[in-house]
Amino acid sequence: MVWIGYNDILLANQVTMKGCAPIMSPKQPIYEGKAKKLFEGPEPGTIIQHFKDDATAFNNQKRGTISGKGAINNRISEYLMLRLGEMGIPTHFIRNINMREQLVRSVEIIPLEVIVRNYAAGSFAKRFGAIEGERIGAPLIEYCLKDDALGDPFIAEEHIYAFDICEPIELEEIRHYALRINDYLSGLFYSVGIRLVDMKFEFGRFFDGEYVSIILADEISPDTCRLWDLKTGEAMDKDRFRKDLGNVSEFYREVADRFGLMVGANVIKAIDSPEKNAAAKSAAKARKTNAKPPRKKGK
Ligand code: ADP
Ligand code: AIR
Ligand code: ASP
Repeated sequence: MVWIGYNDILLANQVTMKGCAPIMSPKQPIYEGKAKKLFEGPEPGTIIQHFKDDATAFNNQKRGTISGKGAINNRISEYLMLRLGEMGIPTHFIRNINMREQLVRSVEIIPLEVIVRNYAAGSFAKRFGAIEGERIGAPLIEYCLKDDALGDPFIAEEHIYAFDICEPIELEEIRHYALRINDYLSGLFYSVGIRLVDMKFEFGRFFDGEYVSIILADEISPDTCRLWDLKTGEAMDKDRFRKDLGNVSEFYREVADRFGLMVGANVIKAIDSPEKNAAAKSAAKARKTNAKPPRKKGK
């Protein structure tokens, strides 16, 4: 008998034959991106999203690893997608598989990064000379063409139709969902002491027999949102990596902790490899002596 790890059991597609023990077949890879891998799901029309610890910024020019990020983002995205589902927003999330993976509906991604901004920051502040943190009158939607080779350029509504990226009726639906999601998530983050500054969404076409609908896809996590601590104004998101602010995984973990998602250091250690554990231990030791931990709410 060949023993396979607990994780492998969860990751493998299970095939059950009459009278036999389940046979594990390796997952079929579909795609590897900058932050996630996609595998064929166990049922038609499903995909396994595997969240990696890899991080990139500035259109892949800066690369690194954020220890435990994959597990944290998997958990946060699951939590937020479930809450949004309860609010009547259709999402790709089906169910959790394991610490780093979730089963989602396979969609035809609409190649747009749909950005919603509540406060000036990042490329918006740079482009318009706005002061970081300045409130924007009403939530502002911007679109970028999802194209790494072109550096995800900003794109106007007219271009979207001219390039046949989607139909006006689809974009109307995307705008409607994006604003509702922003409204709901702003309140949800506020309730745990976090300001939702801006965020990026991806939507896709979900085909169900002869019906096609727009649903929220990809992920919602500190990789895809700007999240500032309400009390201290500290960034709790990928800007910590982009700007070398330090304590990146600690702040990601803090976001999960504020929602009570129990992504504690021990759980993450359990899924990491021994080599990673050793590296994480010495990094944690160094951090203990060199850096201040993220400030907790009310402290
Ligand atoms: P990137 O492709 O930009 O490097 P990731 O590393 O996050 O990004 O890879 C995830 C990929 O999966 C993205 O290209 C995203 O558009 C795609 N994707 C997300 N959700 C779904 C889904 N439900 N069905 C099909 N593709 C998806
Ligand atoms: N974003 C854009 N492309 C990838 C991501 N993750 C997100 C950023 C930020 C928002 O979109 O994380 O939350 C706006 O980014 P920017 O750089 O245009 O200011
Ligand atoms: N998602 C882009 C990248 O990974 C841009 C960013 O997040 O800064 O390079």
